[in-house]
Amino acid sequence: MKKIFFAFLTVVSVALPTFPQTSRPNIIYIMSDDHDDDAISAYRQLAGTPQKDKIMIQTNSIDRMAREGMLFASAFVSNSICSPARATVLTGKFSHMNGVKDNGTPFDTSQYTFIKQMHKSGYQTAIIGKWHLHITPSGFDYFSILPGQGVYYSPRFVRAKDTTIFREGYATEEITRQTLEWLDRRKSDKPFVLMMHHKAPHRNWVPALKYLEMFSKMKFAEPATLFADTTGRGKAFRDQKMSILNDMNLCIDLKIDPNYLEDIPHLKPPADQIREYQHQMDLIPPLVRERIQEIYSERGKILRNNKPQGRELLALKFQWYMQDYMACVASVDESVGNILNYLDSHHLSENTIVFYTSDQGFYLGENGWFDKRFMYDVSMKTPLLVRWKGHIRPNVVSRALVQNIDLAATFLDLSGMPVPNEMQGLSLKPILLGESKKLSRPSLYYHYYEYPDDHNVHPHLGVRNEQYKLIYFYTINEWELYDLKKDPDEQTNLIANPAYKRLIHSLKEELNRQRSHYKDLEPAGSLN
Ligand code: SGN
Ligand code: CA
Repeated sequence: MKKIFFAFLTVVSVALPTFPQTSRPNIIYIMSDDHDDDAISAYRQLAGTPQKDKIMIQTNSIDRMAREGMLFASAFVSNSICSPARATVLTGKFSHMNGVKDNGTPFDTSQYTFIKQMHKSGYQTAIIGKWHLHITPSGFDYFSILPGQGVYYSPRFVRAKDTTIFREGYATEEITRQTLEWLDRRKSDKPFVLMMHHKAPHRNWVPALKYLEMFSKMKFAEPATLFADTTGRGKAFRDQKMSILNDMNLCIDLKIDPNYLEDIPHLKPPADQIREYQHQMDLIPPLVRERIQEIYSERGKILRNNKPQGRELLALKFQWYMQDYMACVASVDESVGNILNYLDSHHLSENTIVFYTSDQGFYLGENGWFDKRFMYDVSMKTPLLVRWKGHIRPNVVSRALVQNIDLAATFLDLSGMPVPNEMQGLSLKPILLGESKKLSRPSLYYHYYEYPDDHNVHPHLGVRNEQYKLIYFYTINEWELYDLKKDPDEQTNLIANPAYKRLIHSLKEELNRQRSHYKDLEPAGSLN
């Protein structure tokens, strides 16, 4: 399919200028940051979800995308971390091909991206929100980006001509406002592709007051593995620093005033954390800050009075984590609603394809963890929903194995452009339009690199098909195998089980095949 398109490349690019511009669909790509699918009610309620009856948050607007379009129940990333995910979306390539393997490497903007291609073919292009690629964006007519990770309150935005701090503003709302403004002022005779990238719900969580008021009263269902310990687990599992109990910071992440912790020796924060807490609080407008601190002081009182430890402390930290995280998600859901409403009321919904996704999944207490990085399903999975009224059938759940390497090819294909051979993903257009149920790809490849910061997760690679997942932590020479049907929580490593010997052999062959297909040479040689 790709080859045929490529053969027509010259013909198509010559033909493009005469193509009626407005008949090409617009694309709005909404990507939030660290939004796990368990924090979307449409996902939590899917058939086969273990805690189906225990919704964490009602996300009416994101659910509306599922009702009015397609929800991908098996969407994954190729390297579960922020900057690499963003580079993959732009290039349609794995990290080893686009150069961004970790959060610290600047993106090489001289390389091919789908956005440059669309810009060249006459699309108006814009990005608003988190960019996190450590270089000025290229291929966009307009950009307004948060520097680095950005902040929730009083966010600063960098544009081509100026840098502005929106004092008293809230990042999620500000990004939405700027997006709607751009939609209003765009040229109506040209199609557009607009990337709206939320900072939320990235750590450390600072919710909008109205949602904190609401969510701080809620109690959330604990995941089955919240209290799982590391007994019998491999080195990678034991070495991570993603534990809510031990690694999540009480005063920075959970906003407990350090004064409440002062006389509790095992919780007493060091000076740099106290400074960081103060800095975060200073960014919040005074009246809002007062109320926020009042809400958080309840947490401090519980700690001071009960001096909890171990299991009891973990249970409390989990609830506070969920309250803050879900309150940040609520603002994102509101934002999605505003965008969908705008499109509907401006008669744009039938020629605008809306994508909603995240840069990857996120641990919401499973294994007692937060953060991502691992090839385990919680973090390798990502939400993906697509609405295109009149073209994508409403209310359809796709269980095809799809991956973020596929998005760039999908955008080009949907806008009638050839997909260059160098892209490593496959177009999802046939699935979106109901022409096929699956892609011609039996398994997904994955490779994670960043170590030891931020969370001490050892580098690894692996393959995942519909039933099994094989992972290799190559710097410590440890393999893991999971049966995802029997053990969806990936608690039992089957690698040493003799009954799986043949399966392991064939999965290793598949892994080596994938590595040579995708030209991944690190670590060198065949793995077995
Ligand atoms: C920050 C967070 C980490 C997170 C990284 C990467 N720490 O450093 O928990 O893993 O960002 O996130 S924090 O104390 O600053 O919140 S990513 O989204 O950029 O990949
Ligand atoms: Ca992220």
